[in-house]
Amino acid sequence: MRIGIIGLGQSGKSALFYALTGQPAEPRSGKHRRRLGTAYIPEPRVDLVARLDGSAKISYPQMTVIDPEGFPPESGKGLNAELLGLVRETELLSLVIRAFDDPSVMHPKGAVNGLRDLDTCFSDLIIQDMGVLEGRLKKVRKEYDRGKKTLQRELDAIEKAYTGLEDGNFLSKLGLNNIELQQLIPLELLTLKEGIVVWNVNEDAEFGRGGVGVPEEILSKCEERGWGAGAASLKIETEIMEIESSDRTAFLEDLGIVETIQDRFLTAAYKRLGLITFFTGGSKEAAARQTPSGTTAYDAAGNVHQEIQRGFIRAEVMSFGDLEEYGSVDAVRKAGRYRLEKKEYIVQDGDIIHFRFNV
Ligand SMILES: Nc1nc2c(ncn2[C@@H]2O[C@H](COP(=O)(O)OP(=O)(O)O)[C@@H](O)[C@H]2O)c(=O)[nH]1
Ligand SMILES: [Mg+2]
Repeated sequence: MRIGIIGLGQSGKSALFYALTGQPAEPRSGKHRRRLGTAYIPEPRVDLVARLDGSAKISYPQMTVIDPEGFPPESGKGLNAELLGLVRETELLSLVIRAFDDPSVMHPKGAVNGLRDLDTCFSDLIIQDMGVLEGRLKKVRKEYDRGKKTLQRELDAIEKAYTGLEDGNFLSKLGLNNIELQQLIPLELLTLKEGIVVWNVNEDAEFGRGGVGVPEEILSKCEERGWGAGAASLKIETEIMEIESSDRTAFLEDLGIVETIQDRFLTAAYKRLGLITFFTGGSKEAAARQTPSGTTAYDAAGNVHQEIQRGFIRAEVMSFGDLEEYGSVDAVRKAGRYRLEKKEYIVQDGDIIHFRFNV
Protein backbone atom coordinates (compact mmCIF):
# COMPACT_ATOMS: atom_id res chain seq x y z
CA MET A 1 0.00 0.00 0.00
CA ARG A 2 1.15 3.50 -0.76
CA ILE A 3 0.57 6.82 0.96
CA GLY A 4 0.98 10.05 -1.00
CA ILE A 5 1.68 13.29 0.88
CA ILE A 6 0.19 16.46 -0.55
CA GLY A 7 -0.23 20.03 0.65
CA LEU A 8 0.82 23.60 -0.06
CA GLY A 9 4.49 24.56 0.00
CA GLN A 10 5.94 24.91 3.53
CA SER A 11 2.97 23.21 5.14
CA GLY A 12 5.10 20.40 6.58
CA LYS A 13 4.91 17.66 3.92
CA SER A 14 8.55 16.72 4.20
CA ALA A 15 8.32 16.93 7.99
CA LEU A 16 5.50 14.37 7.87
CA PHE A 17 7.53 12.17 5.54
CA TYR A 18 10.36 12.19 8.06
CA ALA A 19 8.02 11.57 11.00
CA LEU A 20 6.49 8.54 9.27
CA THR A 21 9.57 6.95 7.74
CA GLY A 22 12.51 8.20 9.82
CA GLN A 23 14.17 9.21 6.58
CA PRO A 24 15.14 12.88 6.60
CA ALA A 25 13.73 14.63 3.57
CA GLU A 26 16.54 16.90 2.52
CA PRO A 27 15.32 19.01 -0.32
CA ARG A 28 17.23 18.33 -3.51
CA SER A 29 17.57 21.14 -5.94
CA GLY A 30 16.62 20.79 -9.57
CA LYS A 31 14.00 18.51 -11.02
CA HIS A 32 10.76 17.72 -9.27
CA ARG A 33 10.68 14.13 -8.16
CA ARG A 34 9.23 11.81 -5.62
CA ARG A 35 11.00 10.60 -2.56
CA LEU A 36 9.98 7.13 -1.52
CA GLY A 37 10.28 5.88 2.04
CA THR A 38 9.12 2.89 4.05
CA ALA A 39 6.89 3.21 7.08
CA TYR A 40 6.45 0.28 9.47
CA ILE A 41 2.99 -0.20 10.95
CA PRO A 42 3.11 -0.41 14.76
CA GLU A 43 2.10 -3.97 15.72
CA PRO A 44 3.17 -4.78 19.29
CA ARG A 45 1.28 -8.11 19.24
CA VAL A 46 3.94 -9.71 17.07
CA ASP A 47 6.46 -9.40 19.91
CA LEU A 48 4.61 -12.01 21.96
CA VAL A 49 4.43 -14.37 18.97
CA ALA A 50 8.18 -13.95 18.49
CA ARG A 51 8.91 -14.53 22.18
CA LEU A 52 6.93 -17.77 22.33
CA ASP A 53 8.57 -19.09 19.17
CA GLY A 54 12.05 -17.77 19.99
CA SER A 55 12.09 -16.15 16.56
CA ALA A 56 15.40 -14.70 15.41
CA LYS A 57 13.74 -11.95 13.45
CA ILE A 58 10.52 -9.93 13.60
CA SER A 59 8.92 -8.33 10.60
CA TYR A 60 6.23 -5.70 10.54
CA PRO A 61 3.67 -4.67 7.94
CA GLN A 62 4.91 -1.80 5.84
CA MET A 63 3.70 0.93 3.54
CA THR A 64 5.45 3.09 1.02
CA VAL A 65 5.29 6.82 1.65
CA ILE A 66 5.70 9.28 -1.21
CA ASP A 67 6.82 12.87 -0.71
CA PRO A 68 6.71 14.83 -3.94
CA GLU A 69 9.57 17.17 -3.19
CA GLY A 70 11.08 20.19 -4.80
CA PHE A 71 8.00 22.27 -5.48
CA PRO A 72 8.42 26.02 -5.32
CA PRO A 73 6.89 27.05 -2.00
CA GLU A 74 6.05 30.51 -3.26
CA SER A 75 3.51 29.52 -5.91
CA GLY A 76 0.49 30.20 -3.65
CA LYS A 77 -1.73 28.64 -6.27
CA GLY A 78 -2.73 25.54 -4.38
CA LEU A 79 -1.93 22.02 -5.39
CA ASN A 80 -0.66 21.97 -8.94
CA ALA A 81 -1.30 19.23 -11.46
CA GLU A 82 2.30 18.13 -11.49
CA LEU A 83 2.37 17.54 -7.75
CA LEU A 84 -0.93 15.69 -7.87
CA GLY A 85 0.27 13.59 -10.79
CA LEU A 86 3.08 12.28 -8.62
CA VAL A 87 0.70 10.74 -6.10
CA ARG A 88 -1.78 9.15 -8.51
CA GLU A 89 -0.51 5.64 -7.93
CA THR A 90 -1.32 5.56 -4.23
CA GLU A 91 -4.18 4.20 -2.17
CA LEU A 92 -4.28 6.91 0.48
CA LEU A 93 -3.63 10.65 0.39
CA SER A 94 -2.38 12.63 3.32
CA LEU A 95 -3.03 16.35 3.10
CA VAL A 96 -0.89 18.49 5.38
CA ILE A 97 -2.48 21.79 6.39
CA ARG A 98 -0.41 24.44 8.09
CA ALA A 99 -1.92 25.69 11.32
CA PHE A 100 1.37 26.73 12.96
CA ASP A 101 2.47 30.34 13.27
CA ASP A 102 6.11 30.84 12.62
CA PRO A 103 7.32 34.13 11.13
CA SER A 104 10.56 32.46 10.06
CA VAL A 105 8.69 30.09 7.75
CA MET A 106 7.07 31.94 4.87
CA HIS A 107 3.51 31.05 3.90
CA PRO A 108 2.86 30.80 0.15
CA LYS A 109 -0.39 32.74 0.60
CA GLY A 110 1.01 35.35 2.94
CA ALA A 111 -0.85 34.47 6.12
CA VAL A 112 -1.79 31.32 7.99
CA ASN A 113 -5.39 30.30 7.39
CA GLY A 114 -5.96 26.57 7.57
CA LEU A 115 -9.62 26.67 6.67
CA ARG A 116 -8.92 28.56 3.45
CA ASP A 117 -6.08 26.20 2.58
CA LEU A 118 -8.24 23.14 3.21
CA ASP A 119 -10.95 24.49 0.88
CA THR A 120 -8.36 25.31 -1.78
CA CYS A 121 -6.76 21.90 -1.59
CA PHE A 122 -10.04 19.99 -1.64
CA SER A 123 -11.16 22.01 -4.70
CA ASP A 124 -7.85 21.31 -6.39
CA LEU A 125 -8.39 17.57 -5.96
CA ILE A 126 -11.81 17.88 -7.57
CA ILE A 127 -10.48 20.00 -10.44
CA GLN A 128 -7.68 17.53 -11.06
CA ASP A 129 -10.13 14.62 -11.30
CA MET A 130 -12.37 16.61 -13.64
CA GLY A 131 -9.39 17.14 -15.92
CA VAL A 132 -8.59 13.43 -16.00
CA LEU A 133 -12.24 12.55 -16.69
CA GLU A 134 -12.53 15.13 -19.48
CA GLY A 135 -9.51 13.67 -21.22
CA ARG A 136 -10.84 10.15 -20.90
CA LEU A 137 -14.34 11.14 -21.95
CA LYS A 138 -13.09 12.60 -25.24
CA LYS A 139 -11.30 9.38 -26.13
CA VAL A 140 -14.08 7.06 -25.10
CA ARG A 141 -16.77 9.06 -26.85
CA LYS A 142 -14.82 9.08 -30.09
CA GLU A 143 -14.44 5.31 -30.06
CA TYR A 144 -18.04 4.87 -29.02
CA ASP A 145 -19.23 6.99 -31.93
CA ARG A 146 -17.10 4.91 -34.25
CA GLY A 147 -19.15 1.92 -33.20
CA LYS A 148 -17.47 0.48 -30.12
CA LYS A 149 -20.71 0.16 -28.18
CA THR A 150 -19.12 -1.91 -25.42
CA LEU A 151 -17.86 1.38 -24.06
CA GLN A 152 -21.37 2.35 -22.95
CA ARG A 153 -20.69 1.40 -19.35
CA GLU A 154 -17.54 3.43 -19.12
CA LEU A 155 -19.20 6.38 -20.78
CA ASP A 156 -22.06 6.29 -18.29
CA ALA A 157 -19.73 5.97 -15.32
CA ILE A 158 -17.56 8.87 -16.45
CA GLU A 159 -20.55 11.11 -17.02
CA LYS A 160 -22.01 10.32 -13.62
CA ALA A 161 -18.66 10.90 -11.94
CA TYR A 162 -18.10 14.17 -13.76
CA THR A 163 -21.50 15.53 -12.76
CA GLY A 164 -20.80 14.58 -9.15
CA LEU A 165 -17.53 16.49 -9.20
CA GLU A 166 -19.18 19.49 -10.82
CA ASP A 167 -21.56 19.57 -7.87
CA GLY A 168 -18.55 19.77 -5.59
CA ASN A 169 -18.55 16.17 -4.33
CA PHE A 170 -15.71 13.73 -3.89
CA LEU A 171 -16.16 10.61 -6.01
CA SER A 172 -15.91 8.39 -2.93
CA LYS A 173 -19.12 9.96 -1.63
CA LEU A 174 -21.25 9.45 -4.75
CA GLY A 175 -22.40 5.96 -3.79
CA LEU A 176 -21.09 4.51 -7.07
CA ASN A 177 -21.91 0.85 -7.62
CA ASN A 178 -19.34 -1.84 -8.36
CA ILE A 179 -19.79 -1.70 -12.12
CA GLU A 180 -19.25 2.05 -12.12
CA LEU A 181 -16.27 1.75 -9.82
CA GLN A 182 -14.65 -0.85 -12.07
CA GLN A 183 -14.74 1.64 -14.93
CA LEU A 184 -13.21 4.40 -12.85
CA ILE A 185 -10.56 2.63 -10.79
CA PRO A 186 -7.99 2.38 -13.62
CA LEU A 187 -8.07 6.19 -13.91
CA GLU A 188 -6.45 6.56 -10.46
CA LEU A 189 -8.75 9.39 -9.51
CA LEU A 190 -7.73 11.31 -6.42
CA THR A 191 -11.12 11.88 -4.82
CA LEU A 192 -11.82 8.16 -4.98
CA LYS A 193 -8.95 7.46 -2.61
CA GLU A 194 -8.92 7.29 1.15
CA GLY A 195 -7.62 10.45 2.79
CA ILE A 196 -6.36 11.87 6.06
CA VAL A 197 -5.75 15.53 6.87
CA VAL A 198 -2.81 16.27 9.16
CA TRP A 199 -3.48 19.55 10.96
CA ASN A 200 0.00 20.82 11.67
CA VAL A 201 -0.19 22.88 14.88
CA ASN A 202 2.19 25.06 16.89
CA GLU A 203 4.73 23.15 18.92
CA ASP A 204 3.73 24.90 22.13
CA ALA A 205 0.19 23.64 21.74
CA GLU A 206 -0.79 21.04 24.29
CA PHE A 207 -1.14 18.28 21.82
CA GLY A 208 -1.09 14.69 22.96
CA ARG A 209 -2.74 15.60 26.24
CA GLY A 210 -6.07 15.91 24.60
CA GLY A 211 -5.61 19.69 24.68
CA VAL A 212 -5.44 20.52 21.02
CA GLY A 213 -7.38 18.77 18.38
CA VAL A 214 -8.60 19.55 14.94
CA PRO A 215 -11.11 22.44 14.97
CA GLU A 216 -14.73 21.35 14.68
CA GLU A 217 -15.23 23.14 11.38
CA ILE A 218 -12.26 21.37 9.81
CA LEU A 219 -13.38 18.01 11.17
CA SER A 220 -16.82 18.35 9.68
CA LYS A 221 -15.41 19.39 6.29
CA CYS A 222 -13.25 16.29 6.33
CA GLU A 223 -16.14 14.08 7.37
CA GLU A 224 -18.23 15.42 4.50
CA ARG A 225 -15.53 14.17 2.17
CA GLY A 226 -15.17 10.86 3.92
CA TRP A 227 -11.70 11.81 5.13
CA GLY A 228 -10.13 11.43 8.55
CA ALA A 229 -8.24 14.19 10.35
CA GLY A 230 -5.76 14.48 13.19
CA ALA A 231 -3.64 17.21 14.78
CA ALA A 232 0.09 17.07 15.36
CA SER A 233 3.06 19.35 15.67
CA LEU A 234 5.21 17.99 12.90
CA LYS A 235 8.11 20.03 14.20
CA ILE A 236 8.05 18.09 17.47
CA GLU A 237 7.43 14.87 15.60
CA THR A 238 10.61 15.39 13.57
CA GLU A 239 12.51 16.13 16.78
CA ILE A 240 11.25 12.82 18.16
CA MET A 241 12.79 11.06 15.17
CA GLU A 242 16.15 12.69 15.95
CA ILE A 243 16.24 11.03 19.36
CA GLU A 244 17.81 7.60 19.85
CA SER A 245 14.96 5.13 20.14
CA SER A 246 16.15 4.04 23.61
CA ASP A 247 15.66 7.61 24.92
CA ARG A 248 12.43 8.21 23.10
CA THR A 249 10.00 6.96 25.74
CA ALA A 250 11.35 9.38 28.35
CA PHE A 251 11.22 12.27 25.90
CA LEU A 252 7.61 11.50 25.01
CA GLU A 253 6.65 11.26 28.67
CA ASP A 254 8.24 14.65 29.34
CA LEU A 255 6.15 16.19 26.60
CA GLY A 256 3.03 14.33 27.64
CA ILE A 257 2.74 12.67 24.26
CA VAL A 258 0.85 9.42 24.47
CA GLU A 259 1.24 8.37 20.87
CA THR A 260 3.41 9.78 18.12
CA ILE A 261 2.02 10.75 14.74
CA GLN A 262 3.79 7.68 13.42
CA ASP A 263 1.64 5.45 15.65
CA ARG A 264 -1.55 7.41 15.24
CA PHE A 265 -1.35 8.09 11.54
CA LEU A 266 -0.23 4.65 10.43
CA THR A 267 -2.79 2.87 12.57
CA ALA A 268 -5.52 5.11 11.17
CA ALA A 269 -4.31 4.64 7.59
CA TYR A 270 -4.27 0.87 8.08
CA LYS A 271 -7.88 0.88 9.26
CA ARG A 272 -9.06 3.21 6.52
CA LEU A 273 -7.55 0.95 3.91
CA GLY A 274 -9.50 -1.98 5.34
CA LEU A 275 -6.39 -3.92 6.30
CA ILE A 276 -6.08 -6.53 9.04
CA THR A 277 -3.08 -8.32 10.49
CA PHE A 278 -2.44 -12.02 10.86
CA PHE A 279 0.68 -13.59 12.31
CA THR A 280 3.00 -16.38 11.34
CA GLY A 281 5.68 -17.64 13.71
CA GLY A 282 8.71 -19.87 13.70
CA SER A 283 12.29 -19.95 14.93
CA LYS A 284 13.56 -17.99 11.94
CA GLU A 285 10.97 -15.26 11.79
CA ALA A 286 7.80 -14.02 13.42
CA ALA A 287 5.85 -11.89 11.02
CA ALA A 288 2.87 -9.56 11.27
CA ARG A 289 1.32 -9.66 7.82
CA GLN A 290 -1.13 -7.20 6.37
CA THR A 291 -4.02 -8.36 4.27
CA PRO A 292 -7.37 -6.89 3.20
CA SER A 293 -10.20 -7.86 5.53
CA GLY A 294 -12.19 -10.69 3.98
CA THR A 295 -9.09 -12.61 2.84
CA THR A 296 -9.47 -16.39 2.79
CA ALA A 297 -6.97 -18.74 4.42
CA TYR A 298 -5.98 -19.87 0.93
CA ASP A 299 -5.15 -16.33 -0.20
CA ALA A 300 -3.40 -15.62 3.07
CA ALA A 301 -1.20 -18.65 2.36
CA GLY A 302 -0.32 -17.13 -1.01
CA ASN A 303 0.51 -13.91 0.75
CA VAL A 304 3.16 -15.82 2.75
CA HIS A 305 4.56 -17.95 -0.07
CA GLN A 306 3.31 -19.34 -3.39
CA GLU A 307 4.49 -22.84 -2.48
CA ILE A 308 2.46 -22.77 0.71
CA GLN A 309 -0.61 -21.82 -1.26
CA ARG A 310 -0.02 -24.45 -3.92
CA GLY A 311 0.34 -27.21 -1.37
CA PHE A 312 -2.32 -25.91 1.04
CA ILE A 313 -3.81 -28.62 3.25
CA ARG A 314 -5.20 -26.87 6.33
CA ALA A 315 -4.60 -23.76 8.35
CA GLU A 316 -4.01 -24.22 12.08
CA VAL A 317 -5.43 -21.10 13.66
CA MET A 318 -5.61 -19.54 17.09
CA SER A 319 -6.49 -15.99 17.93
CA PHE A 320 -4.02 -13.62 19.51
CA GLY A 321 -6.55 -12.91 22.24
CA ASP A 322 -6.63 -16.59 23.22
CA LEU A 323 -2.85 -16.89 23.21
CA GLU A 324 -2.62 -13.88 25.48
CA GLU A 325 -5.31 -15.22 27.78
CA TYR A 326 -4.09 -18.82 28.06
CA GLY A 327 -0.38 -17.97 27.94
CA SER A 328 0.91 -20.78 25.74
CA VAL A 329 0.04 -22.70 22.60
CA ASP A 330 -0.46 -25.87 24.66
CA ALA A 331 -2.90 -24.16 26.98
CA VAL A 332 -4.82 -22.81 23.97
CA ARG A 333 -4.97 -26.37 22.61
CA LYS A 334 -6.16 -27.79 25.95
CA ALA A 335 -8.90 -25.20 26.08
CA GLY A 336 -10.09 -26.43 22.70
CA ARG A 337 -9.44 -23.07 21.11
CA TYR A 338 -6.94 -24.28 18.55
CA ARG A 339 -8.68 -24.78 15.23
CA LEU A 340 -8.10 -26.49 11.90
CA GLU A 341 -9.50 -24.40 9.09
CA LYS A 342 -10.03 -25.02 5.38
CA LYS A 343 -9.17 -22.91 2.35
CA GLU A 344 -12.40 -20.90 2.51
CA TYR A 345 -11.92 -19.76 6.11
CA ILE A 346 -12.02 -15.95 6.37
CA VAL A 347 -8.93 -14.74 8.21
CA GLN A 348 -9.64 -12.55 11.25
CA ASP A 349 -7.50 -9.75 12.59
CA GLY A 350 -5.13 -11.21 15.18
CA ASP A 351 -5.19 -14.78 13.86
CA ILE A 352 -1.96 -16.67 14.42
CA ILE A 353 -1.74 -19.12 11.55
CA HIS A 354 0.38 -22.17 10.96
CA PHE A 355 -0.15 -23.39 7.42
CA ARG A 356 0.03 -27.12 6.77
CA PHE A 357 1.09 -27.70 3.24
CA ASN A 358 2.54 -30.31 1.01
CA VAL A 359 4.66 -29.75 -2.09
N1 LIG B 1 7.37 26.10 13.66
C1 LIG B 1 7.10 25.04 12.93
N2 LIG B 1 7.75 24.85 11.79
C2 LIG B 1 7.45 23.79 11.04
C3 LIG B 1 6.46 22.84 11.42
N3 LIG B 1 6.39 21.90 10.46
C4 LIG B 1 7.29 22.24 9.52
N4 LIG B 1 7.94 23.38 9.86
C5 LIG B 1 9.00 24.09 9.14
O1 LIG B 1 8.43 24.62 7.97
C6 LIG B 1 9.32 24.51 6.88
C7 LIG B 1 8.68 23.75 5.79
O2 LIG B 1 8.47 22.42 6.19
P1 LIG B 1 8.55 21.25 5.13
O3 LIG B 1 8.22 19.99 5.82
O4 LIG B 1 9.82 21.31 4.39
O5 LIG B 1 7.34 21.70 4.17
P2 LIG B 1 6.96 21.19 2.73
O6 LIG B 1 7.32 22.28 1.80
O7 LIG B 1 5.47 21.04 2.80
O8 LIG B 1 7.66 19.91 2.47
C8 LIG B 1 10.58 23.83 7.42
O9 LIG B 1 11.52 24.84 7.71
C9 LIG B 1 10.10 23.15 8.68
O10 LIG B 1 11.10 23.06 9.65
C10 LIG B 1 5.78 23.05 12.67
O11 LIG B 1 4.94 22.26 13.09
N5 LIG B 1 6.14 24.16 13.37
MG1 LIG C 1 8.96 19.29 1.03
